[in-house]
Amino acid sequence: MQVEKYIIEGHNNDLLTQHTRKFDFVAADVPNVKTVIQKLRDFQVAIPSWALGTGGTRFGRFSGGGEPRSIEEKIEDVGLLHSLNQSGGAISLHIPWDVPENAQAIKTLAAQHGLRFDAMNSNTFQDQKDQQHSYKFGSLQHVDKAVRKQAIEHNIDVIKHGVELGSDSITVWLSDGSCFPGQLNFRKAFQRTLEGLQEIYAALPANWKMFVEYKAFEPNFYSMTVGDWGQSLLYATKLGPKAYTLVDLGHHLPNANIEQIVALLLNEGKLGGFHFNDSKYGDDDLTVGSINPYQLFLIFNELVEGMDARSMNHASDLGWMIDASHNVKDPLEDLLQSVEAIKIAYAQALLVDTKALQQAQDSNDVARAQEILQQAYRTDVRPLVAEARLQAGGALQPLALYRSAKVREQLIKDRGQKTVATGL
Ligand SMILES: [Mn+2]
Repeated sequence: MQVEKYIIEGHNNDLLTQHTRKFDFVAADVPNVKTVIQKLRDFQVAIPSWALGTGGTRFGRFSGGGEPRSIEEKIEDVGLLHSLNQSGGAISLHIPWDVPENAQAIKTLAAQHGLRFDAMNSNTFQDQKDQQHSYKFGSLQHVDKAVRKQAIEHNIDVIKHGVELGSDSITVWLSDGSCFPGQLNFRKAFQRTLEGLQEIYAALPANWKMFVEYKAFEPNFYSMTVGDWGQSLLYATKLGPKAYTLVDLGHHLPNANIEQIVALLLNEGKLGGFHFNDSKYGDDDLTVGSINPYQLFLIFNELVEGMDARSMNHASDLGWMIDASHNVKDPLEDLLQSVEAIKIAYAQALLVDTKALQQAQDSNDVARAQEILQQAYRTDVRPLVAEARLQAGGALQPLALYRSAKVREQLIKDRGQKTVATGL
C-alpha cells in the first residue's frame, strides 16, 4: 500500500501555518540554515529488510499483523516509509532471508519507490535448511576447513546477489566465538577468520566495500572472534583499503565511549558505517534515541567534526543503517521514530559552533565547551528536520499521518493478521 501524494499534501497544508511559525523561530538563530536544510535533505538512512516485521526474544514473539510476506512487500513497506519521511531511500537486504528470485524485477520495483540497495548482509550465525555443515561452533573460525569453505562461499554468493541489485558493500557480522574458557585457541581462531575474510575480500568488485561488524557478546558469552573495535580494525587493516569497521551502537560493553571510538576510527580512515539502535543493557535493539539521545548527539558531533576534517560527504561517504528489533511497537512506526531521532541528532550536530568549541578546547575552558555542546543539543531542531522533509515532498508529521491514514489497518486487511516476516 502507498500513501497518495495528495494525502501528504493535504496533511502538510493543514499543518503549514503552525510549522512555519516554529521553523521561523528556530531558523532565525541558525546562520547557515539553507545549508543545514540541504544536508538534512541529502541524508538518507537505509532500512533493514529484517526489521519490517515484529521482532522478538527467545521468550516469545507477538506479531501485530500485516507483516510483509515477501521481499516485494518489504520493498513496498520501505517505499511507504520513504514517501512519508523522504529519508529512508535505501534498503539493506539479508541473505538468505531475502533472496531475490528475479533481481531485475526487484531492482525495478525498488526504483519505482525511489530506493537503492545499501549494504548486503550475510548470515553464518544460523543453520539453514539443506545446509551441509553446521555453524554451531562458528563459521570462518571453525576448526573444520569444510565449514569455513561453506561460509566463504555463502559470503561470495551474497556479493553476487548484491552486484545484480546494484549494491556496493557487504556487512559481515560473525557470531563466531566461544562460550567457555579453553573452548577455543584465540590466536588460531583469529588467523582462520582472517584467512576466510581474505578470500571473501578477494571476491569484492573494485568499487565495493566490506564492513567488518564487531559485537562484544551474544550468542557467544566467553569470547567473540570479532569482539570489539580493536579486533575489527585489525581485520580491516590486514584486509586492505576496501575493508572498514562497522559500528553497531548496541554491540559494546556498558558505558563504552562510543563517540571516542567513532572519532578514532574516522581519523584512521577505517570507519565504514553504522548500525543505529539504542540500548540500556546490551544489544537491546531498541528505537534509536529512545534511551540515550544525548549519546547519539555526541556521536554525531564526532561524525560531523571528523568527516568535515577529512572533507568527506556526510550523506554518501559512510553507510548509515538502522539495525533494530521491534518487539512491542508497530515496526513501521518504530522505524519512523528511529529515522527521526537520527536526523534530529544529525541536525543538532550541524548546529555546534565548532570554532568556538575549538577555542574552548585550546584554552582548557571546560565549562564553555560543555555550554557549546549543550546549546546545540538543547535546541529544538525538529522544525528544521520537518522543513527538510517538506521541501523533499514528505510529510510534516510522518507518524501522525501514518496513523490518520490508517496504514497498519490497511496492511492487515491486505496481508492478513497472522503474517510472519522473515527476519529477527
Ligand atoms: Mn548490527
